[in-house]
Amino acid sequence: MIFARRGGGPLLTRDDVPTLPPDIIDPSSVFNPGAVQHKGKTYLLLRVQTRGRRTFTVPAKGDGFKFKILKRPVEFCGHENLIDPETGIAVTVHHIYDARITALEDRLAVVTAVDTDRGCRLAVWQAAGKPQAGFAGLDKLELVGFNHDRDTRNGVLFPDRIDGRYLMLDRPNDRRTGGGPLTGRGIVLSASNDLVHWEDLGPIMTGRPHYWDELIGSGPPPVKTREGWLHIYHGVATHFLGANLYQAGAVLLDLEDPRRVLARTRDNILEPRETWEMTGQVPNVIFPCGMTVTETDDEGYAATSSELRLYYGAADTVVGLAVSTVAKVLAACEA
Ligand code: BMA
Repeated sequence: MIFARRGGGPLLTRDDVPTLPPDIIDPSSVFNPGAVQHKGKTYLLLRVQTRGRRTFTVPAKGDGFKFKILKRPVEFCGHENLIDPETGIAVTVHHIYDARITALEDRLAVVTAVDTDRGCRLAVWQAAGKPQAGFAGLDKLELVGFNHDRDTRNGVLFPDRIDGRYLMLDRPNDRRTGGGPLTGRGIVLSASNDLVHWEDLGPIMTGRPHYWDELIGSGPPPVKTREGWLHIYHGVATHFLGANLYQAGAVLLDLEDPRRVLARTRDNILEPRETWEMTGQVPNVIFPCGMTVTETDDEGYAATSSELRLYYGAADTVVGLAVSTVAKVLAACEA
């Protein structure tokens, strides 16, 4: 077993979400958490959905295994007056969701998907709350950049600059399966000097038709190891149409040129098996958005002996936690 579930059930369920009137009262679900380790604590950004299918992002703080959820959803700011550059028309934002958190130099940066009347877009935010509030400033997220350019999802920032530039992976939405939402089967890399303007550097990897990862999308931010960037992604087996199966796998990217795939897991490394992963709002979904590393060396590389804690949404309903080590996941990657 490469990833082992922690605890006898989900890490967090809707019962753990405090009542936050007027918006969050007896919510339907909590899932797809971003995660980051910062000053000895683990922070999550939880996606909480109400019975009205409204989406909120709620921060949580803990030791990696037990979490305290903040009694206030994240305050997003700076996206109120977005104008589509092509048409000059105001963009209506419906949902902000699936936060991926990256510790970037001296700040915490977050990438979210944003459902708008123009389609799905990506936004880069920075933690702007007061750190003394105890949630590392993640209780307030200020817009840094918004890509009007393409319909895309699953955006994630690298924790380091390469050749002075920030790097981001995302997964353009270019197809629809079984009448579902727009999705895609290719992860691409972009570079930026300012997190606002991005240059496309081209495709990284694509889905493998007929196998577990026909459609793919990035999971948590890549982890720097001596072997390469270790990146967890989700793969979707689509041959069951209405019963798509979401699983997790790993890929190893070259440290200097992350466009180069060095190795990839042939099989999935975590798949829906527990009842709470197989049943819920969307059945059979493992959707990782956050991962923390317990040991890094002085140069910021994850030790091979380090534990990896993977935080994932299960069945779009609850949050799961599974652990592994860098060595185990590297060993599962095949050239
Ligand atoms: C993906 C995203 C995720 C969701 C998953 C499973 O396309 O929309 O937010 O968890 O589908 O429904």
